[in-house]
Amino acid sequence: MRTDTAPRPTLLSDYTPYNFSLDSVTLDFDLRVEATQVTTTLSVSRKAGGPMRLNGEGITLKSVSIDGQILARKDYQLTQTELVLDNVPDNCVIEIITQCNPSQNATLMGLYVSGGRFCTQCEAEGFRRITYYPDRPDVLSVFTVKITADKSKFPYLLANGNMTDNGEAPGGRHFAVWEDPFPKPCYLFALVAGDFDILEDSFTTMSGRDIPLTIYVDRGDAPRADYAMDALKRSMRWDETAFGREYDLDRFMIVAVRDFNFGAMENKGLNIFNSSLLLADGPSATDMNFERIESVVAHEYFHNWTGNRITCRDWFQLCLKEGFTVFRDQEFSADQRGAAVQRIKDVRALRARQFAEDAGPLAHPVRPSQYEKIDNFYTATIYEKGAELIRMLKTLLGADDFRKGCDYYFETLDGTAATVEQFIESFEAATDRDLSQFMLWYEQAGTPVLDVKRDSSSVTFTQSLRATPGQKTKRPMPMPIKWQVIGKDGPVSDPQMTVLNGASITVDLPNDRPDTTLSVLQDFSSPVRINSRNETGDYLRLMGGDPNSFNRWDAGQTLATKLLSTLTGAIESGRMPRVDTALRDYVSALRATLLSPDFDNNFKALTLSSPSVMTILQTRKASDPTAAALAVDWLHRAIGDRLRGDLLPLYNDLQDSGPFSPDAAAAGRRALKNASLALMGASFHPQAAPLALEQFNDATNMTDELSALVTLSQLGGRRVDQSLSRFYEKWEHNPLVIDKWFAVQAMRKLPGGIHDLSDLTEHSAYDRRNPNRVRALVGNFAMSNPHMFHNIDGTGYDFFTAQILDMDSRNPQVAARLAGAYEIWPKLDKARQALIQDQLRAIMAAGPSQNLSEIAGKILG
Ligand code: 0A1
Ligand code: ZN
Repeated sequence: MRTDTAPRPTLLSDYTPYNFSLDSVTLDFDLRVEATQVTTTLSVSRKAGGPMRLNGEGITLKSVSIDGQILARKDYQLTQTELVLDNVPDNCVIEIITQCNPSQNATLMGLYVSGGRFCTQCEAEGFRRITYYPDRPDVLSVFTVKITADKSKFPYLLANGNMTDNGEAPGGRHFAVWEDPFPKPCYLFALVAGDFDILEDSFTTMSGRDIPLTIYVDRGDAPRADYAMDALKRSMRWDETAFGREYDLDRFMIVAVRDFNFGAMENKGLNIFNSSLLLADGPSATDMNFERIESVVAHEYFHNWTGNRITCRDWFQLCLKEGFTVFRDQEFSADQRGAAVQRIKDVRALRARQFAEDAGPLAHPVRPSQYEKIDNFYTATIYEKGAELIRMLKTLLGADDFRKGCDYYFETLDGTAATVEQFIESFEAATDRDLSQFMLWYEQAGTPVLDVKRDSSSVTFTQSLRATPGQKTKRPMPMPIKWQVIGKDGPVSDPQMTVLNGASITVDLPNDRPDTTLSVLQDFSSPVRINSRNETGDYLRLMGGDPNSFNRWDAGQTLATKLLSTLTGAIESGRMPRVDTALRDYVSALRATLLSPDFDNNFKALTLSSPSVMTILQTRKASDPTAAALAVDWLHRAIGDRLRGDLLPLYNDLQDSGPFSPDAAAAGRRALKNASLALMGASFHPQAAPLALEQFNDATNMTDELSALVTLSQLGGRRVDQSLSRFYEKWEHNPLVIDKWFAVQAMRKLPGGIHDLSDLTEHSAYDRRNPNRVRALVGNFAMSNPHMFHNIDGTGYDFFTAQILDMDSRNPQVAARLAGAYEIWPKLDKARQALIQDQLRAIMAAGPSQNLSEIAGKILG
């Protein structure tokens, strides 16, 4: 049982500026694996009265001095989390010496050792594990960093900014000095020391400056960083053309590490990446990996302006940097890979993760007003819904005014720690509009429902928003609605834009023709759920003839969701599913899409992919999740049966013999080919097993190899074990592929049930300390194996809880994130609700970390 007391929540309304400014900061690291000494020198000047409070956690204070005078113990207060200095002169130099043990730091926050190298992670509150410091984003300073370490073990010594000095030190050691001229908060500090392979390139900025670019990876991995380097250069150019933003330092570096709590981190000039989001080549990475790498490299790079040059006043403003930066990376990906397909993928992810969050016990506004542990707030709401708000702003203002507002924001707030209000005010000032009502989108949690009701000559849009935890009443928010009238031969009006500001609005239809269908919320113009009175025939019409690709895809998803909901209900009550006509019509529309020369392969593959179990559960009350999973299996089988004559020719047509390319066209071909194979597998097509086996054996790229393995694993039988063993032997030395090996097994119905899963945690390649590996096995099990996770005997939940608690003893952040999988419980049937509530109570009784306690406690309610 832990002894730390429950933290008092931090409140937005309690914000007060820091009472000192830090004119400069010098950090001197004497790096040693078990006892690193950090000497911190702060030049400070007082801005307001009171003591100087410095945060610190898990470090040992060696000494504090002010203007060269060592303080006696009575001159300061020291607690588990703070160093408080009472009599600090108005202008002085404070020197603090601390010690930490990076080799024992399993939290992966602060300074830790990964793969024999030193690295840091400071966002959000990791810097306090390195030294005593005002660890808050609104305290900006210029940093000079000296690193000294053993020369043979740690040949590269890196920190933010530009290297200004280096040389030999006694005892086989060496040193480097780095200066970052841009004032920054400490969460953007980074240090890396170790031995690496490097990939070098350069970029000429729009003003003609040559910037050396370096990516640091494990020995032998440099060729696998080629794609990330290419993505980096494209991102740098894109930010210049799309937002007028130029890179500022003299060099840019990226480092790959294998032990990392999240995806990647935008430290100034020295981004640190989870190696899974940096390393890729055709044989070992899937198209999805390439796509993610491109978008995360862009995301971290774009933070240089949206996050670093303009940072956040406090952590409540997290969406200011994250929502904006996600929006920017989505726009970049849309330009690189096609806007329609990108929009579909982004909305699909938003609905799966963020809508679920907004509908459950963890619902919170894009800008929350309180938190216990800020690490728990790196959520889909802050990132993905935050991006949707920026997109709406652009829709409301138009592209030109949106750009004016962005320029104004960058010009007026550069070098500051800003708020969401200041961001919105920039658009008001630049475009002379009143956007005060728009702030409600930041303040109100929950997904609004947009009700659409039409008669022959008009349409009425009405918005509503249900209460969420802590927010009983809600007010209408400005909602851009893009819509169009579609007749049986195609559109009969241009796209229209209606902005719904109040609760309801009625608009005349441009043509009051009888047999027409409304295509509403084209491009998903607001992040809402639609309650429409459209019928199956309307959706079939939209699937066939909506000129808006997003809505054409969405019509298919709506039909599939309705089918799946009916099927789930039937399976729950032991009835025979009766969906013959609807299924027939839906599959005919799918076939028309598949055979049409007008759509690209990526779009076709997305149209073939049916909604997830999570989506079905969202649309129903108190459902049996295994019934929903069976419904998905049933539908796949039915689609495969009905498309039997089409799938094999499609599969054969899409074979590709040329050299591997990760570009969108080649990836689309593979996506559609493998979707065909999966449907053949789901419907036990006689060719499915031999084709999958052949593809698995002959594959020259990971997308094909893994897709074949997944299809084989679903088909079952002896060949699965053989293929899994072969895969393991082939890739034993590539940890990123072995993560996939664990993931495939975590997501399959294992023949030995939960025992097989427990055995996997005892496998020699399983590493409980490595978040990637734990997420591969335990995370995928909870999120993507509904049959086993939700087994009514409760063994799936028992296993999961044990893994969460085990992780919590080392790494509370990752444990708390895993526990988020239990947020679905209110949507489940009574028996599962009770089982999960018991699990949550058991977690709370086990003396969890503050991170885990906040999440488990909130989910329990
Ligand atoms: N700012 C990063 C996300 C991030 C947050 C916390 C971390 O600590 C464990 C790591 C990364 C981003 O948005 O990419
Ligand atoms: Zn980010």
